[in-house]
Amino acid sequence: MTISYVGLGSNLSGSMTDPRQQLNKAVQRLSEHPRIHGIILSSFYSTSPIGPKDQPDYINAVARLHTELLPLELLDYLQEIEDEHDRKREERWGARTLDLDILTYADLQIATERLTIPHARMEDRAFVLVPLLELDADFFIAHGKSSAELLANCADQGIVKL
Ligand code: A4P
Ligand code: MG
Repeated sequence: MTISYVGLGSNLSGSMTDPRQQLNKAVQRLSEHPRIHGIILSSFYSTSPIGPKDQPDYINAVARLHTELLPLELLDYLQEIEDEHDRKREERWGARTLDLDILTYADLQIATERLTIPHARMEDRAFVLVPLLELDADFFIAHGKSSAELLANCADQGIVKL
């Protein structure tokens, strides 16, 4: 059984739900999978958009879970959930109804066409770091990094705990 951290984000309403409900629904769908267990969810955060600024603020959170799924199987399931939320893949870093990213998968490091783990930009983003450190304040110690330093580097990114 592997521990994986998954980043959740939304800044558009879907056909029936607002961003907050979309994250809740996504967590419910994660918990329904027979090979995903013990999900712990961070608080929700309101965050200013990184990338194009002409889009609404995001709701972001991070989930910690145990899984027997292989990384690509987990990605397939995350993308299946995104598709259920009318996710359109248009502009890079553009507005979206639901974004589910694998942040880490045990200590695995991979860089393939479909999947890069750890997530390539996770350490530069307050919307990942803050909820992740809420779940595990010691997360970066094993990686020889200072969470205070990482947070200081993205201190200009707007983030408010809801
Ligand atoms: N992919 C590669 N590695 C991974 C991984 N670890 N987890 C591939 C998930 N997917 C991974 O993703 C494009 C492709 O990345 C996938 O098909 C998968 O094979 P996507 O979700 O379709 O596109 P994207 O999310 O626009 O691209 P990207 O580069 O993942 O964007 P980011 O870095 O996730 O940024 N601002 C705020 N405040 N909050 C946000 O949540 N999110 C983004 C998206 C931009 N600005 C934001 C937020
Ligand atoms: Mg993504």
